[in-house]
Amino acid sequence: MTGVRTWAGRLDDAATSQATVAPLTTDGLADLRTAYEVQDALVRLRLDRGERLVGGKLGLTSRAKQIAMGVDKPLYGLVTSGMSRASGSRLSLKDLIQPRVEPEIAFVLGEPLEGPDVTVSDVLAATRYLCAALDVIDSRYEGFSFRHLDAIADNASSAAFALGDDLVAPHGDLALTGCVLEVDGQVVESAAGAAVMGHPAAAVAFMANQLALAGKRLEAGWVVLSGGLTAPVSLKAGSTVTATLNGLGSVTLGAE
Ligand code: OOG
Repeated sequence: MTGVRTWAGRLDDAATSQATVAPLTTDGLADLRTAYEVQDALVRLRLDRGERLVGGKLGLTSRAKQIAMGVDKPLYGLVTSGMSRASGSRLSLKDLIQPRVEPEIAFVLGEPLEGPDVTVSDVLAATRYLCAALDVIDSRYEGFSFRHLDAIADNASSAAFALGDDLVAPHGDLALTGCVLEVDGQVVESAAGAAVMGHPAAAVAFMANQLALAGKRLEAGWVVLSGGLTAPVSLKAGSTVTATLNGLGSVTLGAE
């Protein structure tokens, strides 16, 4: 059977050479634990190249995302320093395969969160700031066609992310936070915070509780992207994407 390191190397090569690979579930990947081991090995390759672990991200946490991808279970991934972009910057599409972008609510933690019994109120109490985020995903599988385990191994399709410039202490009911996604000034998607697991902090709690199964936790200072609120939109050369979240400000990325 193909090993964890081989699979991680294959996904890393796919990302660096912008060439897709066959889903690992067609090559024997069959269980959750191994899928997260592949993800860890894949992230380790980035850390070995000098990147830092800066946080986590959730995937497939909204019905809109689950329907768009044909996968009905959430997952988590890890985000590294090399994925971070300033709001207002332009991404070069030549470094990416088939990028899509989605609006999210990001949590910046002031305290660690350790499962297994983390709740929404624990997450809010540990959160220093919230901000608007754009998550750029770029599956290493042809046409974003994958199963749950494949997407876990591929680190939740992570490619890049940008946080808005406004850092806001938790306030009000995040489930009711409105979100508007615009491409070149046209509204293309909209949602409320409740789209993500009823409350975006529930997604952060889910990640903390899943990490506990592997003896890990969310660390103070980490940013956690709580998952796409809407269906993703393709990132096209020359376009500018802006997410605006009620009370959290906005975040913009361009593509060239
Ligand atoms: C995997 C998960 C991406 C999200 O918020 O759903 C993600 C995918 O859809 O490619 O970060």
